[in-house]
Amino acid sequence: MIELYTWGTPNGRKISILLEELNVNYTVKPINISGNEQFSEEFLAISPNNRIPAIVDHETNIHLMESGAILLYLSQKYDKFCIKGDGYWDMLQWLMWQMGGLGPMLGQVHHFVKYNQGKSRYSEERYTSEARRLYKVLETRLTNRDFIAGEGVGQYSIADISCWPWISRFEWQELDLHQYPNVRDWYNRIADRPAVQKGYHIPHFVNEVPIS
Ligand SMILES: N[C@@H](CCC(=O)N[C@@H](CS)C(=O)NCC(=O)O)C(=O)O
Repeated sequence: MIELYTWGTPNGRKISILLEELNVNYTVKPINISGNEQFSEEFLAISPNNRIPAIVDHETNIHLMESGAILLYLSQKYDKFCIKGDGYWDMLQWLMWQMGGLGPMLGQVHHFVKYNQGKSRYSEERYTSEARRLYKVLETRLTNRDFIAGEGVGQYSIADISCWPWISRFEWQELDLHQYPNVRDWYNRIADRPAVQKGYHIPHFVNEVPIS
């Protein structure tokens, strides 16, 4: 049995979406990060960086923090949504792109544009222009492709699962997906998946999955 420590945020949703896609049994341990539960002793023993998501796999006794590591672990354990052969490295580079670029930069947009608008014009402009640049990179990547990584039109993988929940906050980022038609098609294609609809609402319902 896998325990998922999570909250309704993009990094948390990556893992609940993958677990739903894998159709494995798991229990959810909500960690209310607005109530500072991420700083409790019990949680720090599993996630020393005091961030969600984290998992404990009681079958293997493996404890993991960092969503990228968790996506790799689960997709390899269950041998699904992890591209094999040369495509593995393609998938990995896009997963790293999300972990090192898309996620952290969009996180800054949420901080300055959604929650602290007007406090720092410089930061709002800096992170919004970086967000636009990253959306453009994804737009170009998705030209004539259905999914981010893999040969031909690509293959649905943890590269998509890691990026999708960040793009689902396009309204917070004040970005119009119609300006990025390939991203929009990809976003809607993934949003239609039943596992994505289910995983989005873990640990509880916050809002409907945004549609563009
Ligand atoms: N690189 C980490 C980032 C995790 C992260 O930033 N989680 C946020 C929620 S999306 C969090 O737990 N924030 C709590 C806090 O800021 O104290 C990952 O991908 O797992």
